[in-house]
Amino acid sequence: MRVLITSGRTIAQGKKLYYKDTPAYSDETARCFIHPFDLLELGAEEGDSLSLSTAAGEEVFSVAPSEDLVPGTVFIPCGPHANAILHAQTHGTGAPDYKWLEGTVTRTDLPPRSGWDILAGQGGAACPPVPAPSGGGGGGTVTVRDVVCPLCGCLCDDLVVRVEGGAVTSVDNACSLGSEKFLSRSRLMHPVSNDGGSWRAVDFEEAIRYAAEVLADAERPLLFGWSGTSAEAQCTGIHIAEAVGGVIDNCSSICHGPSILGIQEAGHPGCSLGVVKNRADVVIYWGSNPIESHPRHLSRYTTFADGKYRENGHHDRTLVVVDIRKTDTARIADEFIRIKPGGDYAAFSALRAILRGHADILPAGVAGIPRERLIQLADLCRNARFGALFTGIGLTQSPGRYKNVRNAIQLVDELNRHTKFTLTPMRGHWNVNGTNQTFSYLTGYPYGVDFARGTPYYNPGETTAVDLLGRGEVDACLIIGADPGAHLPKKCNEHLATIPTIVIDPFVSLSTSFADLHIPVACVGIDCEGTGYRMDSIPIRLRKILDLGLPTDEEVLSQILRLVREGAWSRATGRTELWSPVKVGGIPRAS
Ligand SMILES: Nc1nc2c(c(=O)[nH]1)N[C@H]1C(S)=C(S)[C@@H](COP(=O)(O)OP(=O)(O)OC[C@H]3O[C@@H](n4cnc5c(=O)[nH]c(N)nc54)[C@H](O)[C@@H]3O)O[C@H]1N2
Ligand SMILES: Nc1nc2c(c(=O)[nH]1)N[C@H]1C(S)=C(S)[C@@H](COP(=O)(O)OP(=O)(O)OC[C@H]3O[C@@H](n4cnc5c(=O)[nH]c(N)nc54)[C@H](O)[C@@H]3O)O[C@H]1N2
Ligand code: SF4
Ligand SMILES: [Mo]
Repeated sequence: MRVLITSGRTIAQGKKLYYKDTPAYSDETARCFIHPFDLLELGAEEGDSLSLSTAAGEEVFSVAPSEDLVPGTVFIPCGPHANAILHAQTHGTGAPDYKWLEGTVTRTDLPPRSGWDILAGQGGAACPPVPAPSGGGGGGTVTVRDVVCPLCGCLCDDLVVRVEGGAVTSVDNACSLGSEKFLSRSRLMHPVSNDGGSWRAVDFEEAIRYAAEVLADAERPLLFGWSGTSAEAQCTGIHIAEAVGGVIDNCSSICHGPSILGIQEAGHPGCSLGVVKNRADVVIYWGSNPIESHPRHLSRYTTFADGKYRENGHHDRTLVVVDIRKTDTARIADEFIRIKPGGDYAAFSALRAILRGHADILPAGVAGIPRERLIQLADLCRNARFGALFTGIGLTQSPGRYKNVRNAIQLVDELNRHTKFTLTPMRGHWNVNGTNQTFSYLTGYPYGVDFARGTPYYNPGETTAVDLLGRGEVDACLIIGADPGAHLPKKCNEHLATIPTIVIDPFVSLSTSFADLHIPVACVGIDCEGTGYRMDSIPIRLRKILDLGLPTDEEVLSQILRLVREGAWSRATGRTELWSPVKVGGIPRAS
């Protein structure tokens, strides 16, 4: 049966993001949500396996019946299974077709594979041993208040965390995604290098030298990630990229990068979340499912929050959701509008036409939405005292990409002739907004910055991670604060497997599978401090709540920068003895 395959977030997948070494993560990313009518046609039921096949590959999933979808469309959580069947085309935007993939589905008797097995098929190694939690660390019992959550762009700053014996034992006020990050024990405590398929412990100094050497030696190194680390570390990363003449890119290229392109074309009618909380009486989530992706967004900043001029919380506000599925957010909305996949551009244009007094020229329905419904929505927005439109990656990863966002901004512009209306992209990681801040103020560009010419050059679709890896163009990669192993299309990972790859991450990730070297670090917001930018660009300082004795991202990167600069200087002056080309004790160099 032919289907449209779309992927995204679920709570269960998000809760396991920091447990990627365990089978529980793979169990969640192997689900295929599919309408019962389609199951009837396939002769399959819950617990059975389905094979999804596309031009890029074939993978087995387990059936998760769901009436939230329309028949003919399936939904899979983002992860290694979804990306095993995804091609690496970005249509010149940097962002792959995560929300729009055509394929076929058939019933199969094979069980789904684990994420690690999938990556082994792409050239990756097995998971390194994760040390058992030491448990008995010192420090007694402490309760820390006003802790900031380092998970999503909400950057909630009201957590209460209990630390006992050197480990977090409970987290109050956080949602389940945030709590699980604090409670995870899937951490490495010393660097490991992949020695012909088996893992070998390396000391930090040796590891850092190797990393510097790989980056300095490469012709076209890529430094990718940065959303999961502090603004301070990002700045040092940019200096390294400049020193080695590499490309530095962050997660926005695959995520809200198209929102930034739209903003570059049409401006950003934004505001802080505090303003939304105090004033908004109409809140719209469009292509965004915060109940599963930003679980406290509604209770802290929008629908359920009491504000200065909205004292009765949700009684004073109207919540609208526009999505292709009846999501958990849609279920609690006052208005759920189901749109056809890829229909957003047309719907925004229709709303703009209505606001300009041209409702009569519209056909009976646009993108699956009846004309009357669109007229009602336009009226609701026009009559709002203060409207807030939150846009998700349902807009940036579906056909239309940045043009969808540009059209949404132009709609908001139009509404601002009648009332006050704002637009805020629902930024994903806790510091992905920070990447755009630091990249922009140091290089002039928000992501995808290429230093090969000595000065910064930016061209999404050319200088962005999926395009560079998909074309096999880079010859070394530093991954920090992102997990391409889990989240980039198969072709990108196949290339990572063939080049020297260094991962800097507190946790075991699926990218560890492709690492020649994994350097574990302190986790920002848990065992070290750092600055993050909330989705509305408000900088917030994250706190250190315990000490595991690990170096921070900032420290590791500063040392890499120092070595790279020393090497460049000694080469320039011919004084090679300063840059002794250390061949780190037997760490294999991929060819
Ligand atoms: N649980 C969990 N939470 C997370 C993450 C995680 O991995 N797990 N990751 C974080 C990150 S990196 C990000 S960017 C955010 C993303 O947060 P969201 O933007 O909420 O992300 P998704 O769930 O991928 O996609 C949002 C919605 O787009 C809809 N959609 C698909 N195609 C279309 C379309 O053509 N039009 C419209 N209008 N909608 C469409 C999907 O049905 C989905 O409900 O979440 C962050 N939070
Ligand atoms: N099929 C499909 N694939 C997708 C998507 C989709 O919708 N569908 N969505 C895409 C999107 S929007 C995004 S943003 C990406 C997800 O983007 P990724 O960046 O791959 O997401 P995570 O797996 O959360 O990776 C964050 C990494 O940062 C690490 N980390 C956490 N704290 C720290 C720290 O303090 N220091 C350092 N150095 N590292 C830290 C974590 O351990 C983790 O390995 O996935 C993309 N892939
Ligand atoms: S909503 Fe986001 S920032 Fe707030 S507790 Fe949950 S994961 Fe953390
Ligand atoms: Mo994202």
